[in-house]
Amino acid sequence: MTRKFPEGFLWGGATAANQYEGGWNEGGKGMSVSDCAKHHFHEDVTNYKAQNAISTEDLMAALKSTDNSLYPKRKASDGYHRYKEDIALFGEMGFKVYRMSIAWSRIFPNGDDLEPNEEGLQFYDSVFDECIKHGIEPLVTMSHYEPPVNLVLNYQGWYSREVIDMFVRFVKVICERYKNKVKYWLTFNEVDSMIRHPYTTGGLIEDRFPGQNFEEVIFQAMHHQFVASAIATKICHETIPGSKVGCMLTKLTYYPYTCKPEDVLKMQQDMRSTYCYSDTQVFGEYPAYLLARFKNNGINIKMEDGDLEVMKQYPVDFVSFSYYSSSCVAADTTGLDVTAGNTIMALKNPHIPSSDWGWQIDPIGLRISLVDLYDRYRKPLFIVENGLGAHDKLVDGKVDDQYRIDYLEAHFKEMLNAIELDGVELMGYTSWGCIDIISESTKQMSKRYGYIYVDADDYGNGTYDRYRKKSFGWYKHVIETNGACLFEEE
Ligand code: BGP
Repeated sequence: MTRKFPEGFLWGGATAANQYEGGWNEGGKGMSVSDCAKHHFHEDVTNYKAQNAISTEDLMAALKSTDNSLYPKRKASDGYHRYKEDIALFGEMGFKVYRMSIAWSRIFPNGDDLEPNEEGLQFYDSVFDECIKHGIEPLVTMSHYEPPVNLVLNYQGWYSREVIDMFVRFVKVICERYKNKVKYWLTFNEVDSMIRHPYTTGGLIEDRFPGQNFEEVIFQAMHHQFVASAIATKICHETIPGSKVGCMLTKLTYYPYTCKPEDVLKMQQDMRSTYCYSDTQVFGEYPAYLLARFKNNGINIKMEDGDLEVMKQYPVDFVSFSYYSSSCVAADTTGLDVTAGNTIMALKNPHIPSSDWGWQIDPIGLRISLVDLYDRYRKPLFIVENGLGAHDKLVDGKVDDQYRIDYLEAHFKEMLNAIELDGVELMGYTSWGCIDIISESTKQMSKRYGYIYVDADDYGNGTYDRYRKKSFGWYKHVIETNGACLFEEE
C-alpha cells in the first residue's frame, strides 16, 4: 500500500507580518522594531550577531530616515497590498492552513494605546475572509518580532512589567474580533530567541540598561512573556471554545562532534539550553536546571504574586517549532570549522551539505527532532517553519528550484517516518516563507524560501510581481496526494 500522511494532515505555508506585509506606515499602523531594522549587507551574512547589532543611535537614525531601501521590512513583499493575490495562489496549491502573524502595531500603534486601530482590525478581517474563501485555516502568531517601537522609546521593551497588560489588551481584542475565524494560535514566535536577538524579540537595546546585567534584563523580559503567554492562553480558551494554543520554539538540534564523553555532555547541556523555554511553557513552570542557571549566574527575576500560578494553570495545548538544520558541538572547538545555523554559529558537520548561507541540510535531523520533542512533551507537534533559503534565479518568468524540491522531499519523508515508525503525533506542516519574504537574520529578499518568486531585490527595486516556481506545482501535487506522490516510484 502506498505510504501517505494521516487524513486531515494540515499542509500549508507560513509568513510573518514584519517580513511579508510592508505597508509599514499605512492603515494607521505604528512603527514596529522591525521597521527600524537596518540591513547590514556589508557584513558577513553568516555572522548572526553582526547582522542583528543595534544601538540607540541606530534606532534614532532609523526613526528619522526616509530611505526605505535601508530598512527592507518597511516594504517587504508588499503583502499589505497583494495578500488577496497571494492567498489565491496558496489556495491554488491546496493549502489547508496558512500560518501568519498579526502585527501588534497595526492594532495598537504605540502598544500603550487604550483603544485599537479599527483600520488595522479590518485589514486582518479581510485577510482571514480571504483565507476562508479559499478553504484555508489561519494559524495566527500573536507576536512575531513586531513589538511597537514606542515600547522601546518610552518603556524598556518587554523588561517593563506594564507591557504584559498592554499585550493582554491586544490579545483580548484580537481573540474577541476573530473568534469566529481563527481557532489555532501561537503566542510568541521562538520565545527563546530573546536570548539571541533581544531587540527583535523583546525591544531590548543593551545601551539602554547601563550598569545592569543584560542577561538578567533578558530573562526578566522573558519572564514577562511567559506570564503574558499563559494569560493569552487563558483568554483564547475562554473566548474561543475549541481553540488550540501553541508555544513556538527554535528547534536547534545539536550532535556531539565526537563520541568523547565531554562532547556528548556539551551536546546535552546545549540541548537543555534550548529546551528550557519550551519546558517552561509546556510544563507551566521553570525547570530546576533553569532556576539553577539563574542562581549560579546571579540572575534575580522579579516575580509578582500569581505569576507562577497563572503559568502553571495555563500551559500550551501543542508544541510548534522551526527546524532548518542541525549543528555540531564539542567541548574543545580548537581548529574545527564553524558554520551558521538559524540564529546561531556552531561546528560544521563534515558529513552533511550546507546551504549558500552555511545552514547544514539534515532531513534525518528533523526526524530526530520530532522524536525528541514528542518523547519530551507527549503533546501534539506542529512544524511551523522549515525550508531552504537559496539564491533563486528568475529566467524568462520561470524559476527552476529543483534544489528546494529535493530539500523538502527528503524532509517530508523523514516526517512520515517519525509519524509511522516512531509514533509521533504531528498536526501539520507549514513551509517557511511559502512566498519570498525578507530574511530575519540578514534582511535580504535574496535569501528566498518561497514556492512563489517575488520580483524584488535586496534594496526594494523590482515589479513585485509574483511567479510560480517549479516547486509550486510540486507542492500542489504533494498536498493533493497527501504525500503519496513522494513514494510512488518506490
Ligand atoms: C526563524 C524566524 C522566521 C524566519 C526563519 C528563517 O528564526 O522565526 O521569522 O526568519 O527563522 O530565518 P532567516 O529569515 O534568517 O533565513
